[in-house]
Amino acid sequence: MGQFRFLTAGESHGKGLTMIIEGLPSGLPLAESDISPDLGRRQGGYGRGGRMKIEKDHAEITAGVRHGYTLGSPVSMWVQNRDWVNWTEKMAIEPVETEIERVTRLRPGHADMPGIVKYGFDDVRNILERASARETTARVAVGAVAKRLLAEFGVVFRSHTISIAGVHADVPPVIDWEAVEADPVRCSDSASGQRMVDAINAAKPDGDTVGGEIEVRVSGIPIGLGSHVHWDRKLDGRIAQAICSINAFKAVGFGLGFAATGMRGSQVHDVILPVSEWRGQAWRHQSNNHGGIEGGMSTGEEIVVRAAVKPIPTLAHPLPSVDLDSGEEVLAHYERSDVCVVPAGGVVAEAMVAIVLADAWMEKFGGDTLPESRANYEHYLSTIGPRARAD
Ligand code: EPS
Repeated sequence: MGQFRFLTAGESHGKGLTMIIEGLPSGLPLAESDISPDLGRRQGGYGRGGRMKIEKDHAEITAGVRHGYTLGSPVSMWVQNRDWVNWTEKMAIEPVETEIERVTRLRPGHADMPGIVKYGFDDVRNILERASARETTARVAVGAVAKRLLAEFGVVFRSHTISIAGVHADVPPVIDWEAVEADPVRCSDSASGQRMVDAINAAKPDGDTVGGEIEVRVSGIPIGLGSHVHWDRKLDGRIAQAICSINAFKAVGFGLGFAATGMRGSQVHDVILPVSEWRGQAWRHQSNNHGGIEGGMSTGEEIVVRAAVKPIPTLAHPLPSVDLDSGEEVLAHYERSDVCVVPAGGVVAEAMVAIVLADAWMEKFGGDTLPESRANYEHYLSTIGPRARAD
């Protein structure tokens, strides 16, 4: 663990976002154009507010790449906040002369209350700026780099929306991923997608917000990433932590997830197929209720992660709350926000899963150069199969 790691810095209305990634092998082709498509996907989705009309996210690579290839040194990136020009005084790095109006009306469901107590401030802006989901831009940029690494090995990442505001998709057995990307809420079934749009439209005039559920699918991960030997090496545990670290994400499931609780073991567990039915890939299962991870390790089946996104807490019609100064009841603070972030949440979740898998990948296959990682990977694949055939 910690083979592929990253840090981000940046406030929502500050100058921009900074990322540093460590743990990429040398010799990986990497360009800003590998990152742009995912940044664009994250900015989309029906239900976003005015901010996304201002931003046009672009990650500039500032170190760690030369002539198109990684050097094995840390890769750093920078995303400018176009909105910064409107906040130069309110978010100035240096002290300012003018009195800046403080935010004191705590928003239920946000980081405001615990943050302000913990960090000892009298202005909630000092908390909300960093707690803002603006930071997910940085995660998506780092995730795109993780995906670029894993793409060398044929790993493919997808995501789609399962539900918004209680409207559930009727997910087809084979998903048309191009149609998902074109759908306003990234839904695999356009009729349900339209009903999700309607639900967002219904919440907006009420000054309210809506949540939902997304699914990430990853194909091409071999058997054996992660480990059963320690709690903090288990791949599902690591993915769950990464997902729950995303703003507004509240629950995670793998494969059947919560649905397995009402079923019998014989209905849940995926039968392991004999070699005659492997269809070109070793140790296949008849089904994939487990979602590609058993015993904290990847099984070679598609990794399927579902996650729940709560309705975001900044409400145009605010809930009752308390003023930080007086302790008296007031209406919660409101500033421009989104009605629904579920479609973007799928793209962010993809990025976080990619980051965990890149870490687990480098832990298993290592290598200071991409060819070294590839040789280790190919040798490992050559060892997989029934023991009697290995000699
Ligand atoms: C956010 C509030 C909104 C969102 C923002 C997250 O920003 P603003 O207050 O500037 O309108 O648009 O999300 C992003 C900026 C983004 O890039 O996703 C919040 O309070 O968390």
